[in-house]
Amino acid sequence: MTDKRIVTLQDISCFGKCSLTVALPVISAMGISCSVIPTAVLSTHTGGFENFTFKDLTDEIPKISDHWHETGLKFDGIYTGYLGSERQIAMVLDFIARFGKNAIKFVDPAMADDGRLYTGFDSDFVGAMRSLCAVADVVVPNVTEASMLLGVEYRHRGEHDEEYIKSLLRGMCGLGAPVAVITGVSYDGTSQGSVSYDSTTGIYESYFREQIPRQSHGTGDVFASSFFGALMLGRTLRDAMKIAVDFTIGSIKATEGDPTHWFGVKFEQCIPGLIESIK
Ligand code: PXL
Repeated sequence: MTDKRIVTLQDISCFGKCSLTVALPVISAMGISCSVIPTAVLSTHTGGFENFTFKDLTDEIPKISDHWHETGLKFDGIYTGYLGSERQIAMVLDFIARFGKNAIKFVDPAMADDGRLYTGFDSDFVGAMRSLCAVADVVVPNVTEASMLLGVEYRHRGEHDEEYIKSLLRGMCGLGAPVAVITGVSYDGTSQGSVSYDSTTGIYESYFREQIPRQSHGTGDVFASSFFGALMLGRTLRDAMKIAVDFTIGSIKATEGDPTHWFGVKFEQCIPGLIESIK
């Protein structure tokens, strides 16, 4: 058992299975205490729904931070996910400056997939996200996010090669984080997985499973939460990737036969397996 306590800062999409409605149950199930700072409340996520509501909570961040500072709270880890604006990223940077000294700082630059930015983001936002990646200990972009953060060519799944992925990883570490992991890597179109680089040792590692054709919302958050949880439990990068990739693939498979469930994956069905995998 562990006594680790982390805080995650990301939106709560009330329906849709991503961000906080994934991170909180997954990290808690792994036995880690998970505090939250909801950065916005949306009626649904932005991927495929129309007319969703969006209540920005940026102004709450410094207030919560001040209260926690006065209360003397401390965290072993800080995990940032989807963030809504450049101004919000600036507040998150202030929060990290205050609470990040002895915490593992984990940044998922959740802003794009399949070669495209999510609804509502532009190149200024990408620049702000780059400055957040610079203060992280571990960054976990997908291939689209890494190529945008680095301003290099984007290559589709199945068209990646080892040198391309390694150059993305070195580039991400060049922004400031000692460790980078790229998700959604596929060299041949038949397998998919993630590749890590630890710039302090120069070691690359990877973990691959079979490719599933279905594209699913929220899988980045399923991967990031379980991967960060495993790192907080002291697992190696390679073990944490295995735990997180297996959990993510299992969640996609649990959803595969159900076309009505296009908005996210049924990760809940795989939580017992996740708990088993960390025993
Ligand atoms: O899964 C990333 C994510 C988080 N939060 C919101 C989103 C998305 C992806 O589309 O729209 C609001």
